[in-house]
Amino acid sequence: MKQMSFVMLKPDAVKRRLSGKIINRFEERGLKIVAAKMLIMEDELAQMHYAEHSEKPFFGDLVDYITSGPVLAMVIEGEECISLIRKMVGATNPKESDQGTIRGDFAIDTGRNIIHASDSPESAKREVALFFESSEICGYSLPDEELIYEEP
Ligand code: IDP
Ligand code: MG
Repeated sequence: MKQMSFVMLKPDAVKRRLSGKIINRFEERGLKIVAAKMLIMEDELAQMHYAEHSEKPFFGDLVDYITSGPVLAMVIEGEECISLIRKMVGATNPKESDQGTIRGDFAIDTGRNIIHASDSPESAKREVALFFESSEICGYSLPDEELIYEEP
């Protein structure tokens, strides 16, 4: 089933000039970027995005981290892509992320784990709507879709 996931390169990823490398992984996998924008998140947006963690002891540090510089927010489309992208991203604590995952290859600390990706269809829907108007999501087809999918 085709899905859309919300993926965000965090300020450390952008400032470490890793954006291209990370985007490349999604493109090489065969996924499709259907929306993208760079922004510096306001506190309010950060608190809404991470509302589920508002009672956690790390919440203040998390909001400071995510608002500390530009993020690259994206919507990525593909078959079953929500769980697929979570696998590509790796475990929340990069010390436990498998090698070959984005966090496992580029990060060390949980509080500097460089990327966010939606964890369920419900989160994806909420997060995409928080960052993008529906008019900002680009519907288009790619010429190689039959090479990526058995049934495009
Ligand atoms: P996820 O990003 O893998 O979905 P969540 O548990 O949803 O992980 O946590 C959201 C973000 O909060 C993490 O990506 C990380 O940046 C931060 N975070 C989670 N747990 C901790 C912690 O114990 N210390 C510091 N930051 C944390
Ligand atoms: Mg999460």
